[in-house]
Amino acid sequence: MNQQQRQEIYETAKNWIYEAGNLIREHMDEPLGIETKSNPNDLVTVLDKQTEKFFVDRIHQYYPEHHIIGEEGYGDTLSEVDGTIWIIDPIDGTMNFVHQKRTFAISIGILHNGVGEIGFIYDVMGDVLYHVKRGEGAFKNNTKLAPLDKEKKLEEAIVGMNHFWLCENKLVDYPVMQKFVRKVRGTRSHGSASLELAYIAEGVQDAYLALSLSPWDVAAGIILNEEVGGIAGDIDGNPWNPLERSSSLVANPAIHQSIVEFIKEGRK
Ligand code: 2AM
Ligand code: CA
Ligand code: CA
Ligand code: CA
Repeated sequence: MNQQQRQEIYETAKNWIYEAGNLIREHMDEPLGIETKSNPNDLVTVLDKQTEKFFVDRIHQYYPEHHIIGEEGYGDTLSEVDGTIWIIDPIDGTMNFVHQKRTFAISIGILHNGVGEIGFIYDVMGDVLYHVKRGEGAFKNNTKLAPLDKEKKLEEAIVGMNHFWLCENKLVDYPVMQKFVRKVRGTRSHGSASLELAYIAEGVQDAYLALSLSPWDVAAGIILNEEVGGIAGDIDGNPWNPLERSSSLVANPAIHQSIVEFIKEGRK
């Protein structure tokens, strides 16, 4: 993908995101048709589905040769990363969307031959767009994001993570994670993985840990973080695989390795 192609796709996708954001805001006070997915707290609404369909229809029309991975199933099932792939989470933070009516995002990452080229995380109610073109800077609306602070210490870090880390879980002994939360300055749980990653790129949070996420939860956020020097992958420090669900660790580069080592101590 050359710079001109990247620019054209970026402008088109950005217009579609603002359009989809308008549609969500316009229809969010109508009945949401809430259903559950993998468990009673894993929610989906008609607007999740309609928003994904909106992007898939547009991509099929304008870029028929591109591939799509989307949460709600309107995309393709891919076994390789060749070509251009749109990785779409139409509403990231559906529980927030349903219960709180804020702190949810449209998240779209675009890869070409496995390389993250373009990313968008749109905080729909805050009307804040985080966006990135590889090598050309990461932005929050019109403000360019600075490279991440290389002096950051774990003791001064704000870490995004949810309560499941402190309950019995399959990945890490929770007493080790209790030690971890006492070591860091503070924890936050925003309920939208893409926004958690946007906050790291913005420098207002320093890491995010998740037990299990899908490619659409993190694609855009990883591309955004790579641009400002953040490190992304799984909790063992392995690189991100855009075709697999896995644990997730994205962090400021100064503290990434110490978090991997901390987790290793309790890793099952
Ligand atoms: P979602 O709202 O798009 O489903 C919630 O803490 C974060 O985890 C959200 O970004 C949510 O994305 C994501 N997530 C991933 N898998 C999930 C699941 N099975 N149930 C609920 N949230 C999930
Ligand atoms: Ca979901
Ligand atoms: Ca998601
Ligand atoms: Ca979603």
